[in-house]
Amino acid sequence: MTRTAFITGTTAGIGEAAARKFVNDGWQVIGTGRRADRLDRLASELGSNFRAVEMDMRDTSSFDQLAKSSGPVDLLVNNAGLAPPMSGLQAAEQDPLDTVIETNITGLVALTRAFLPGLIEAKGAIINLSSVAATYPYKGGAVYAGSKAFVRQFSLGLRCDLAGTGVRVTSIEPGMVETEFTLVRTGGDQAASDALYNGADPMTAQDIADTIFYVATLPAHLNINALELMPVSQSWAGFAVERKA
Ligand code: 8X3
Repeated sequence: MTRTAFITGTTAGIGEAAARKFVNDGWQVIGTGRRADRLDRLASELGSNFRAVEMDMRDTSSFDQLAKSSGPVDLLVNNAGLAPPMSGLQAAEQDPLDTVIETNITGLVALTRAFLPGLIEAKGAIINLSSVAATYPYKGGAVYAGSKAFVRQFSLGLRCDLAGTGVRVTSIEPGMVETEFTLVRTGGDQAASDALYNGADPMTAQDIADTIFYVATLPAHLNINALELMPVSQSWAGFAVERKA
């Protein structure tokens, strides 16, 4: 029986690679994004097993209707998300922070709530894209890290809510993946993005899409709660200590 995945943020990076992976493995995919031209391009590449939905994760009032019109869904992949510019909170503008909180947290919760009745009926699965930043803070990333810590803890809490329903929930927590993530975070600074990934042999969107697919196709009795991934080149630095002069 053909299964259906609803994947947010399929216009680039991990979401796009995941849409391709699931369609190529015989799933139907409903993929969302804000950029119609990119959705159209993906739809022409993937054919009739891909249905594009142009939407913004902040438009939560449309989600109940969207869940109804999507038909039966076996898997929800909450991938859409972004980071504000790297900056201490003391120097940050509020608007970009609101966009991140509304997209990474409010939108994700609202979409999940809207799809839950169908996912419970299907005994389906929810895969949420968190980040290593959920666990390991770094300078300039407080709101992003906080949003991803929310995603991780929300995923674990949801498992409690869904006990007995058969619905699986996983928080996937990648480190450095070369996508448009850094381009967005830096406001389109290609040189900064290239400098970050250059020589680091980062993970690829395909690596994470393959991981999502692996988690989604595990036996129904098995739940991976959280899965943290990094490229081998990435690890941790020590604590920062400010000393008196
Ligand atoms: C982003 C992870 O390591 O690139 O989610 O900051 S990292």
